[in-house]
Amino acid sequence: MTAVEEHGAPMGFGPMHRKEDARFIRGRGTYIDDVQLPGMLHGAVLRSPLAHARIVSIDTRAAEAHPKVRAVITGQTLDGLGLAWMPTLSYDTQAVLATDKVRFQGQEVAFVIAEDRYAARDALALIDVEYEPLPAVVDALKALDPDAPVIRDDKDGKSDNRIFDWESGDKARTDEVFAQADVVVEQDLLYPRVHPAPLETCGAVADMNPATGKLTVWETSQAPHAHRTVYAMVAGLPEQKIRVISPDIGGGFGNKVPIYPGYVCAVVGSIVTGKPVKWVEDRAENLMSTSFARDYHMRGGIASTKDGKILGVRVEVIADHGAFNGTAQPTKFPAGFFHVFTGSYDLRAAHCHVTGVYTNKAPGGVAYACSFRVTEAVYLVERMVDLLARELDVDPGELRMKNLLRPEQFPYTCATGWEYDSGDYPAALQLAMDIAGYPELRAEQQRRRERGELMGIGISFFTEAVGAGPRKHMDILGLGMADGAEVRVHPTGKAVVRISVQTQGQGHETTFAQIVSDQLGISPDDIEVVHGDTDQTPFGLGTYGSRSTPVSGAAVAVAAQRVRERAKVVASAMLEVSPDDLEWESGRWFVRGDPEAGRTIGEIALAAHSTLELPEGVEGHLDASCVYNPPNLTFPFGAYICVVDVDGETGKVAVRRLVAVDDCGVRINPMIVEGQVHGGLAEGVGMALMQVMAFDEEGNNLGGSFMDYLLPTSVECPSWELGATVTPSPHHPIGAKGVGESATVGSPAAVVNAVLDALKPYGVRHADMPLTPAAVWRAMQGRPLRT
Ligand code: MCN
Ligand code: CUN
Repeated sequence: MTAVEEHGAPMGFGPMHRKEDARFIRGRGTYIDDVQLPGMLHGAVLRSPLAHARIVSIDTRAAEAHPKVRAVITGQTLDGLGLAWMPTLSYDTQAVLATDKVRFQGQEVAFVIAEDRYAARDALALIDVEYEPLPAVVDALKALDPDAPVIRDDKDGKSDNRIFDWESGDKARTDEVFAQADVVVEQDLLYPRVHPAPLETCGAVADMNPATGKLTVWETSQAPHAHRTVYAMVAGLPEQKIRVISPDIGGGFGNKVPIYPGYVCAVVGSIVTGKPVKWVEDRAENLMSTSFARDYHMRGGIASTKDGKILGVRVEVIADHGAFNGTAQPTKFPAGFFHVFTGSYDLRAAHCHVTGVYTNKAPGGVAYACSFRVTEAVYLVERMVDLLARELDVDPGELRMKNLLRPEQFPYTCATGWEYDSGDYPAALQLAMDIAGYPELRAEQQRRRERGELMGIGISFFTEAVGAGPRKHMDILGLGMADGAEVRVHPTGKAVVRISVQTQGQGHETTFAQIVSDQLGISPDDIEVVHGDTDQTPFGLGTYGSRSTPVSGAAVAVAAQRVRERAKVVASAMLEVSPDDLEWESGRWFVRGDPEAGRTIGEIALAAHSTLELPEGVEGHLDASCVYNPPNLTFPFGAYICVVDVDGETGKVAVRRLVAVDDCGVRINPMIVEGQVHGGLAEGVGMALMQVMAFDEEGNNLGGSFMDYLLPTSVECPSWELGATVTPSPHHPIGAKGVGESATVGSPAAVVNAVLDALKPYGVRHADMPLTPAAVWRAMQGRPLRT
């Protein structure tokens, strides 16, 4: 029997089945496509077949003549409204519908609104677009060649494909450390373009009420409040007349952070037709046009003493951002949080330089549980540490243990300026090694190698920076990254908590109720979590970068603490004692020294709404709110160990084991945390072994279906082996750190390190993801087996 079956819903923290699953497993969720409004019309997007071409003409007459078509919108229509271009979350502009050129295959060119979805799709074929093809920039490493075609000639004075140059760390000092080091290892590494591929694709239903002027938009959004503000700023609509509703979301993984042209077209379509308009993209559209992840071309370097003290890390990056810089990350960090690539080690110096470039591919870059590009950072440093171990001929576990930060070094300021809040890294690595049986695995590997079998063991140790973020350092489009929360206890002692963040499967309806439960002693079953509706929740920037627990979770904890303090004043009036004489135990204030004399939160709630006379200045009722501005990010960490077997004949990799020890501080719901880790490990196996969004030389997308872009299933995944350590965050009100992206961040390096460890007898130093059978087989060719 599990703890949950034994105890039911816990008070406060503990394993508890997700409250939202009651509707999900019965098929009673409400996703965008479930939203049906009277008189609703349906939209479909015409997309560019070419990666780069000038638009000569668009003829929509035949489509408009279709008996079921109500309107056809082109870039020209939008231009008249000043809406042909929209701002991205990174201060760039993105075409809503193309006017001058198309810049990636799948780009939005026209929008048809018809009486049903089928007619809208049929009418797309009736639109005649004449294109003048242009050469496409597909290889990011060639985007800055002097003869490369300029993709963004829409931008005044733009004469190349450079988006930004950004650096972090001390270059001079790093060069000095490298010059004096005994050992320097360098390696080119590609973190390929991948896609988050949520099961529910993106979509919107827009309803502009011509009578009230109120616009309601149901959309797949991880950040409803931020979207509403952007709509208000861009379209000039009054913000109080816009309501954004994110209903149930079938997976986000960062894919649902940006505002997509389809959403804007649905809004314009509703304004133009006076009817609600629904637009839901299909799988190919999702894979080809929405936010991708990674696409980082890195040249890494690591320096150490001859006995393996790591001194410095440096990296040069070409970052492929696609045709529009549509990444979403705090303004001051054009490369996201990539510069935590200093990892979990005590370095003397570190430096990175990132050049962002435009290419003729879909925009994006920050998605797929990326922790604002900590995924790329962890992959880089953990591959480099393994390459160093290979160079020094030492065990990669031993090398890490020797260089990990020690507990007494926290809070620790890393070489690029981050202040890590807390951690016990050696304990986490030791636990992972114990669970894996590390020495026995190495002995087994030795025996197998002697028999010519290819077994590999890979380690990865990661530190993440999550919970963006402190207002003084972080904003998106000028909006500070604080989050609001409101807790209200009803007269009968049941409660409602309103939050600004938006679950896409993470279980917020359960865990946020548990946070309130922990503070007030009300059962989580009696606490309703309201989210995903801008008319019903306080402002905040939404869910991504695993920020919900670190920021919004803290806001909820503080608001609930304020409710508890208010309850104390009410209890003191009820008991006719001074508040100073009261003590709290779960769910109850009582008189110190007289435990019998007390009032439960339920009794206090009723009294707070009654005619009870309250002290001067206390208004009655029982509620409180908080806007939480985090003092720092939280720094979860973990140690992962992967065991693989590689088939020497075919190159096929089988993941035999994956041990994951995560430390996300205090765990609100260990069962949900484990679920988050399970999902992330599967994603890591997917990226390491099978996923890539590939393009041919003309910029044709080769990953437009699940036949081409592969998702890992239980067949490719082992039974995960999890462990936990708990190092509370010292600055978070309940000591919690984020965890939603940890396993996706940490696991790819473990899998890749394991495969390359298996290929060691062939002398293979490195091979880029995805390590498909073909890639592994190619890496082994022409290399004699050395046992
Ligand atoms: N949690 C906990 N104890 C902690 C930390 C977290 O119990 N110490 C719980 C939280 O209360 C929450 C869940 O774990 O229910 C994840 O919390 P958190 O780490 O705060 O992450 P977010 O809720 O902000 O979720 C975002 C994160 C991101 S950025 C991606 S990408 C991702 C991920 O979550 N997308 C997901 N996990 C996902 N899981 C599902 N099912 N679907 C997605 O789209
Ligand atoms: Cu980077 S994917 Mo999550 O932050 O939504």
